[in-house]
Amino acid sequence: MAFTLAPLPFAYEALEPHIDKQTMQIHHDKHQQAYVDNLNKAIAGTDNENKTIEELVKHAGTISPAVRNNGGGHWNHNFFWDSLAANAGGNPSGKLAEAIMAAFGSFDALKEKFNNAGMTRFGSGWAWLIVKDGKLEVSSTPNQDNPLMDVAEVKGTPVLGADVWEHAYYLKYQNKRADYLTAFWSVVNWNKVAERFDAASK
Ligand code: MN3
Repeated sequence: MAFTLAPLPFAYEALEPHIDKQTMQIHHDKHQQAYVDNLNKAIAGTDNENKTIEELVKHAGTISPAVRNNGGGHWNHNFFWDSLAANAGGNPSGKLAEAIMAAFGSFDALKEKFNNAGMTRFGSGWAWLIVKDGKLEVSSTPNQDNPLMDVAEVKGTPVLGADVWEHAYYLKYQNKRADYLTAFWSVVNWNKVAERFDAASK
């Protein structure tokens, strides 16, 4: 079964002014589409054709670089779109907020740590909030790797992720990755993050 690109879960302009319409169009329709197309080419005629995207990602260390990079790209972007929403942002609440307090001391401290993970990721990659051994942690990965991968330096279950590839922000923010990461918090879908946190904490 070939993988397919699902539509964005919101309109291209839904995240304005924080993330602009053109960036979203190119990011979803061109970049993620290319990951899907190249993933399908890389698995065609192999045993990997019958695997789910999660199965491929978890065994990143034993699949080809093309499947790892494009499979990771496909999974990461699906996760990213679901992490975002219009009229979102604000503060997390409930059990998730309590876990953030327990792990980082404050929501601001989490943001600082997460943004620092994104800022210090040289070149292209991702910043993550993960559940590891029942606790929240911040990590980052290079390229299209993610914390589910067997090759990840810090493994865990992602509950939030930020794409820090230049293609995620360059049209609006140019070289100012820090400004993009500040804006990112205004579009975080905390309902989705809380749902993932609950599932990962069981
Ligand atoms: Mn991207």
